[in-house]
Amino acid sequence: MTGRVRAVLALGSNLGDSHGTLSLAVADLVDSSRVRLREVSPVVRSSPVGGPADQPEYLNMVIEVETDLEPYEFLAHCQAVENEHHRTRDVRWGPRTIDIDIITFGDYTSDDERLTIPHPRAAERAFVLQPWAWMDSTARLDGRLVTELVGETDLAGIRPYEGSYTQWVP
Ligand code: PH2
Ligand code: MG
Ligand code: MG
Repeated sequence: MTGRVRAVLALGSNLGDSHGTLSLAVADLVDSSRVRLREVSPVVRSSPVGGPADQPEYLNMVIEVETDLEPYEFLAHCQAVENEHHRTRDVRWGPRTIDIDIITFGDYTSDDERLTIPHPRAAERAFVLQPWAWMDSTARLDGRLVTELVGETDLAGIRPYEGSYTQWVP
């Protein structure tokens, strides 16, 4: 694969074996000749933002991949991995085994309801910005440094997770 685009993905899980599911989802996302893993963030525990009040805490992480898939092919690829891990879509912002959101896709932008890029809520979400800033201190979102954006968000709901993916990054 001669990768064309670097894409940043945010992953979250708050049902079942969340850590195991995140690990398998990352492995599945890059188990393709068209997608290559570039960077993996630490995992964070995070308080639920929105959705039902009584849902469990999340594990969240961010990865960067390189791909030569087109944006909607890449979306379908991410959704296929969600489906493999029994993702259901019952309640908006409700508990889920896995959520894979495309945050950025090179310089591509889109306002489509199925695929809005950059992700419309990423700039406010500490559970996306903090792991992303740790992964890549030079990353930018809408022209702003992610390390600066993270300083403007409420980090109270973010806690360290005592496992780390960095051990198995190739
Ligand atoms: N995802 C949501 C809604 N709320 N809260 C946390 N902490 N982590 C998430 O991944 C998350 C959320 C919708 O996708
Ligand atoms: Mg989401
Ligand atoms: Mg999603």
